[in-house]
Amino acid sequence: MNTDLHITDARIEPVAAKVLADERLSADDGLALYESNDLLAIGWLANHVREKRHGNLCYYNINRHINPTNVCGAHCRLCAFGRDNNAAGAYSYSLEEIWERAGQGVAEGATEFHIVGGLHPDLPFSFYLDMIRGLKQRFPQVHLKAFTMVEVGFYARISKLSVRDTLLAMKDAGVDSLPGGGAEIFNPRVRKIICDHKTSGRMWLDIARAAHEIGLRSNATMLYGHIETPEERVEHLLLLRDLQDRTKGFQTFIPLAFHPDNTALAHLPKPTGFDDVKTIAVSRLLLDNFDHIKAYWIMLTPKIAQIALRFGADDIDGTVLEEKIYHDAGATTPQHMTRAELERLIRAAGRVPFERDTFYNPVDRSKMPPARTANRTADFIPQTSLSLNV
Ligand code: V47
Repeated sequence: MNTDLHITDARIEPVAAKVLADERLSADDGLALYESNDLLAIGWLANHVREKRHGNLCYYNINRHINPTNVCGAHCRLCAFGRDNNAAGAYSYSLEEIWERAGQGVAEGATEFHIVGGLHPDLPFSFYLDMIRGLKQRFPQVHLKAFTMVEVGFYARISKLSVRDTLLAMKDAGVDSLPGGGAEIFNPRVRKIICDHKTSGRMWLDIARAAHEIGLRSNATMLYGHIETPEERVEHLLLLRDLQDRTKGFQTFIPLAFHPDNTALAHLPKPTGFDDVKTIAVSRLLLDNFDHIKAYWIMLTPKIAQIALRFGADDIDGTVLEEKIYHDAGATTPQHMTRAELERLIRAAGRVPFERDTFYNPVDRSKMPPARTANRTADFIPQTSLSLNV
């Protein structure tokens, strides 16, 4: 056993042996990790895997969130963002307003728009395609990471297209990849309570597979810290790992800490910092076929996200600009961070900031022409060519 590693929980010993031998962990191993309080040993192991893959680098990007509408018919108990049409606080931006917001992001140097919104009962699929076409036409250099699997399933339903044809129409309009939201916890017991009317877990996975099959990469998330059991977390992670074995289409995994304020689950306590950090580490250890684990500072807080960079995370998301979903649910973090602030956090954790585009290519601003051609890949490019010796 490595002498730097001190294990105080005997259940972690066999798991550690597997990690150090590069062996795949089982569901029981995942459970042992979740049920252990030996956070330093678990973190050491996750950091070991993280440094083997990415050295000292910490990835971030300059991105702009755009939430076209908060009107949503799903009424998920976990959510504080969705509103009924005409309810107080409900909004739907016009296409011009969306393009104007996007323009603000470009002025800030955004290389990515992260676009997700409510399941609006009246807006047609063509609205979203027009939005994407308009964005691509105006800002061809910006990557469009748009629409969760849940939105794709909804658009397929309202447009009476198959999921595959819906995805093909999105891709044709200019969508470059998909964000990872809406996965929550795949288990039907949990979904029935926290997001009853949403796309099922099975459907979420099927839509992700269909996206990957037509060359659209995506991220994946897990919403934790509400009513789920450790077994249900492990099941969720292993379902993602199975799909990734088949498609290799997931880029990044993002554990999302539940924020209960202003939701129908407001009586639940928030996840603790211990759970946040452990969840990052366990994700890194179980998801051996995911390149990246993201510590999303907006929901973890910048302080916990920074610590997560030593517990398995290699990515801290981006500058974000105008986050709404967590802030409606009581997040007290800022809605935006400057590049300088992000880089300071990363450096203070002893990591080397690496500005990336959505596909984890380096962004070289000194060489970047004012309007780059869009980076649209149909095939997945292995992300292993970066120099890790920093
Ligand atoms: O889909 C909703 C979750 C997601 C709450 O792909 C909540 O790079 C906590 O998916 N408390 C949206 N979570 C955010 C998301 C995301 C974030 C950053 C990066 C990426 C990426 C994706 O937030 C939703 C849902 O799973 N969510 N309400 C809440 N009250």
